[in-house]
Amino acid sequence: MDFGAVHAGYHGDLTRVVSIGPPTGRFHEVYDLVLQAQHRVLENTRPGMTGHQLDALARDFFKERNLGDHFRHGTGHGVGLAIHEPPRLREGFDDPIEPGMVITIEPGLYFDDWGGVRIEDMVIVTDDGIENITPATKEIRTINL
Ligand SMILES: [Mn+2]
Repeated sequence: MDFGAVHAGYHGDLTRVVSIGPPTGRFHEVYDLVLQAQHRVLENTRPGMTGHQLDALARDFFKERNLGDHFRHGTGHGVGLAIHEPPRLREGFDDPIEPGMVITIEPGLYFDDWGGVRIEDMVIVTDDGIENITPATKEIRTINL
């Protein structure tokens, strides 16, 4: 579920995943991989890195596990007066991130015959890393219909 909000002209962006019914083994497996990829980006983001480099933190993680074809979008984007702003965290984008920028970090995996998982946080770039401003839990929630 991908949520948004606008306050005083500034946007918010948040994605969490729920399981309809009890989560299967495959659900746990895919969810844990996406969560690991997101942690890899969250822990290694530093000012001065380019959108391409940040994207590679997640993309290489999936490629190393032969899942590169299932990561079909960018790793994140700037957020502000528009919901999607530069810098883009995508292959080929060489703009560096700077302290004070607000960006999303949102790796995901999608399978045609199954579904997908994406986990998205908004973070502020700081002098030595990031401050995560998304307090929503990442525990798997279940909806029973
Ligand atoms: Mn987003």
